[in-house]
Amino acid sequence: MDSVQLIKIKEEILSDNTELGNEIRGRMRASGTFFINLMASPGAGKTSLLVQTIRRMKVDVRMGVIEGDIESMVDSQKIQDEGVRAVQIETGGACHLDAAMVQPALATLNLADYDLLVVENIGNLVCPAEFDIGETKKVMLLSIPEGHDKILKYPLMFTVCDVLIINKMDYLDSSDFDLQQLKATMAKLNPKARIFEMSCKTGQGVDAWCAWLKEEIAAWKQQAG
Ligand SMILES: Nc1nc2c(ncn2[C@@H]2O[C@H](COP(=O)(O)OP(=O)(O)OP(=O)(O)O)[C@@H](O)[C@H]2O)c(=O)[nH]1
Ligand SMILES: [Mg+2]
Repeated sequence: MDSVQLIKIKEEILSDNTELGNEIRGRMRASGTFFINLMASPGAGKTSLLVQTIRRMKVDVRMGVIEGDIESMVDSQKIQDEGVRAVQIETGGACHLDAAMVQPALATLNLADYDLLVVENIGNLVCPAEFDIGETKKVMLLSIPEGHDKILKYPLMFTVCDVLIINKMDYLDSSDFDLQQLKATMAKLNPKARIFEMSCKTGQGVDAWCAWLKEEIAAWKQQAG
């Protein structure tokens, strides 16, 4: 009995969340703001990717960041140090962000002032994949030290993402990470996902990612009219 009730509650939460997510997506479309949900394990390089992206794009693109963490302002401080507005969400324990948590952070921003807003989700390869926050694109990072088998163990994140960034490529030669195997599994699981090989340390792949992102933002704005 109990477990049946639990599943029902979860379904209701997810459907409420999807409704709110759609509302947020509508607001982003109206303001022409490209909205990214950035997800990965703890330490995979989400903040490093943001810093590299900001350094290359902030002259041309009006950017803002919403940082999700269980605790601390560490990452939002790093973003502010790059001269970009950051809003911190502290979940106090929750291991993912949902649309209701993102909404108050959005309320502190005038969306029309931003071409690109990125939510750095809580470091977690599982729960964030389940929640629509109204994003235009879901971007996930997998870093080389985590291993190529993560796609087999946590398939949902790899299935729902629009972009897979393989980060810390500078570790590839000294690891047993099988890049071809990961790509072959990805081709079966989610063939439409765009894949970037990257190192936020050496800069490999960052320009290609920024070029793609700029094109996507321009297309989104055109669609928004
Ligand atoms: N060698 C190497 N180190 C990297 C790379 N990208 C990030 N790092 C390092 O990995 C560590 C974690 O990076 P962060 O960007 O803080 O990772 P994160 O995903 O934001 O972590 P949380 O917010 O704690 O979940 C830092 O010491 C970074 O300098 C990379 O491409 N290569
Ligand atoms: Mg971070």
